[in-house]
Order: sequence, then structure tokens, then C-alpha cells
Amino acid sequence: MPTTVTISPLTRIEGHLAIHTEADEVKQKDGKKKYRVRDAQCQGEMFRGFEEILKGRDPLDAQQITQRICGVCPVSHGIASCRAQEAAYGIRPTHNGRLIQNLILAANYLQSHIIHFYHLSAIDFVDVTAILKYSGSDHKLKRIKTWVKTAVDNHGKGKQLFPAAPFLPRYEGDYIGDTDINCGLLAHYVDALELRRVAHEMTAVFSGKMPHSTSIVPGGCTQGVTMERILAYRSRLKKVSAFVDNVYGPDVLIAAKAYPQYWDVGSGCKDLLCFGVFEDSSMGRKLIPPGVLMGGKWQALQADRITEDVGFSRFTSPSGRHPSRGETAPSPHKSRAYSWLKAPRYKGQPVEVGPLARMVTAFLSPEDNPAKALVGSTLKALGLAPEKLHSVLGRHASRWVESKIIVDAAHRWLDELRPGDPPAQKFKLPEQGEGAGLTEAPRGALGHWLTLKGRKIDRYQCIVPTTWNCSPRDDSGKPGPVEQALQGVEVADPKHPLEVARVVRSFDPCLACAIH
Ligand code: NFE
Repeated sequence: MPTTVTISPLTRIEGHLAIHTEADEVKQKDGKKKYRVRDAQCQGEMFRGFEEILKGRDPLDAQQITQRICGVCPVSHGIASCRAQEAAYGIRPTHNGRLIQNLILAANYLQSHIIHFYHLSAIDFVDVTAILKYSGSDHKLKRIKTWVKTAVDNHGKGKQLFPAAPFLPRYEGDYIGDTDINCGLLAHYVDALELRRVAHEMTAVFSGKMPHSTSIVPGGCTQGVTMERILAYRSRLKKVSAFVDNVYGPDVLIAAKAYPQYWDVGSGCKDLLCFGVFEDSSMGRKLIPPGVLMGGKWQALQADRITEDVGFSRFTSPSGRHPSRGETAPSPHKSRAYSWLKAPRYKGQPVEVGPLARMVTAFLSPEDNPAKALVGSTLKALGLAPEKLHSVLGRHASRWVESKIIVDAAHRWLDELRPGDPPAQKFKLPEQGEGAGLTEAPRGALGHWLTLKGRKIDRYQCIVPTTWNCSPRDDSGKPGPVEQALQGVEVADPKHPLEVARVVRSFDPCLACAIH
């Protein structure tokens, strides 16, 4: 009989995700038991229905309403909606509008990647109780020590039970053993909170506020370009840039050095999809180009080959449709169904999306792009074959490499802004039309598909990064990318499935987005 290993809910992600696995006992030479995951299910546990909310509304509300899908990546939804509307209206953003959208999105990516590494994932590796041995004078570390000590002292005494969340309680397991390394990473955990604030301020320079930008519109942005705004953004970008170079990169290397086995854990389906992101010229060329990896080979993206299955999803909408014809008919009690996520497929196959997919497809793309040099030099420095990127550590390393590419590009986009030039394109709303907005959110490929009738939204469908990654089985029974990545993962203690959590969190799931 297999052992059931369940994490419900999985914390330190956005939204409501349950992971159910079945694992087989494996005997080891030393007589100790361990468990190997044979099968996994990702269960998205909530329905929201944004696509239904949008029906019949003014299309110009769409970039505002869809941003409410998520507080972490609202900018990406705003931009995907604008791209879909621009296609339907037959317009392109102005020179400044394109660059401002890039700068807003760049800041959102940077805060997202920093929060993911330090605040969501690193404490799967860092031993927070090591702080109890700290005897130095760093103010922030002393405060963390008091916090953790109170939790440890009070635990089980019927007092305030868990006052050190998100540090304690936790799954017990093979955390980093070196006290100095643990304390250093905890100090960076606090520094990263400050950097995240700085990145949010960068977003707000051109977007009015964060989350939920008020300024992104089809054709550009309502916020004009001034020297003051350029300086406000650049001064903060320099701080984030220094953190990415001097702290984030070295810390990813520390994790990689401490856990080299995670270059071989959590590989998943190895087929990858990227829509491309950051319009890098008025001709629609993207900084990170679109591309697909299937069966180990790079191929050009064919967006008409995307479908969504619902065989195991809580929907009665027709299965296997292209999203431009998709429907959202919730069915909470449907038999066999175990998730509120649909199962998007590319050419009928599950594909992984996200920073790993972007960096690998860009690295292999025939188009010149900055990932070629940086992915190549990073692999060389680490002495790794590209194949190793399909892993838990590959996802963390890809996020850092991408942060570096984005920081460099943002400096250039600031130089290219033209103060005083129009930030947005004028346009007239057509009676009817259709458009697809394909972009990339921090967590991966994001698509919005829009149909207009009588100047109102007739149909709106989103396929969101985590819907790709955490999808349930498709109609043919093929598991989704995270479900596949969990197959074969070894767990030391089924009551403390830290190894499972590490794999799932490496995808940076956002269930709020995925179920939308
Ligand atoms: Ni809610 Fe999002 C990103 C989008 S994820 S965070 O990044 O789109 O599935």
C-alpha cells in the first residue's frame, strides 16, 4: 500500500493549493525508511470567475478588472489585457508608452523574483532556529532572535502558540547546518523586504500605485515622461541592481552549493513554453523572445495550437477548445474532477512556463537576445550542462539570471524615453473585434483572449502561468507539469514532506491567478 503524503494548504505561495501524493516505501542500506513519490495531484481549491464578471462590460474596464486577479502580478494582467485590446482596436503603443509599460513591468518582475527567493522559498533551506545561537550586535538579527526564541519557549505551553509565523511552525528536515550562513541569509530576508518596497516605488513612479496600476491603458500609459520621473525610477533601480548583483546572485549560489542534489530533483515534463515579453522595439521585437522547447528541440511558437481541457477540472465547458473560443461554466460537484484549474495544453502536451522556460527557450532561440550570453556564462561558471536547468535549482537560478537581464534592460529603456512625447496612442473603440494579448508574467506565459460585440465584451478568456504549471490531468490522463515534477521525489518523513514543498515552491505558484 502506498503512503499518502498530503500538503493542504501549501503555504508560502499565493492562493489555495493542495498537493496530494502517493509514495512508495524505499528501503535504504542503513535500514532507515524513505519514500518515493509515485503519483501526485495538484488541486486548485477555489473558483473566482473573472471571465464571467467581464462579460457585457466596457472593454476599457478590462485592464483594471483583470488586474484584480492578483496583487502580485497585476501589471502583467493589465498589459496582457492592453495587448488584446490593441489587437482588437488595431493600434500599437507609442514609443514612450511601450517603454513605460516595460519599466512598470520590469519593477514588478524584480519585486516578484526577490520575494519568491527570500520570503517564499529560502526558508525551505535556511534553519531559522540557528538564530538562537546568534551572539552579534546586528539589530535586525537580534529582533529575529527574540521572535524565534519566544516561539520556541512558548511552544506546547498553551501560551500564544505560533507567534513566529512564517518561520515556525515548519516541516522538520535537512536545513542548512552552518550558523553563519543561516544568519547571513536571515539578514538578507529582512533586507529583501526593503528592496521589495523600493521595487514597488519604481512601479508607482509610472503606474500611480502598486498593486493595481491606474495608468496602464491600451496604447501606452496615462503617466507622461518627465526628467523627475526618470530620476526617481533610476535612483531606485540602482539600489535594486546592487542587491541583484551583490546579494541575490551570491545567495542563490549558497543554496546551490548547500543542496547540489536539487539540480537533479523536480525536472518535470521538460517541454517549455514562452510567449516572449518586454516589447523592445516599435516593431514588436521582444527582449525575451517567444519560443517553445518540445522533445529537447527549440521551435517557433504557434499560438493557435493552444487548447484547454476540462476532463478533470470542475467545469462543464466544452473541452479541448482554443481559448479564443473558450467558456467558463463552473461545476463544483463534477465527478472525477479534482481542481478548479483547467488543463492548458500546447499541441496536446503539458508544458512548463516561467523563468526557467523563458531562459532556456531564449538561450536556444535563433534570435539574438541577452539570455544567450548570461545563461551560457552562468552554466559555465557552475560547470553545469543546460539539461540541469530542468530542476528545483534551475528554476531559482533562472529567476536570478532573468533579474539581471531585466535590470540591465531597464537602464537602457530609461535612456530611450523622450520627455514630453505622448505616452499613449489615441484610438476609437470599434463596434466589434477580436484580439489576443500574449505576454509573460513573472511566473510565466500569460494570455488574454477578447471578443467585442456592440462595443462590449462578448467573451474574455485568460490562461495564466500557474494554470499551465499546476494544471490537473488533461482529458487523456496526462498529468500537469508540477504533478510530473513531483514523480520520483524522495521524502524522508511523510509527516514533514519538505522535499515536496521545495519542488512545488520552485515553480512559484499563484493559485489566485491560476483559478482566476
Ligand atoms: Ni498571481 Fe501571476 C504571475 C500571472 S501567476 S502571480 O507571475 O499571470 O500564475
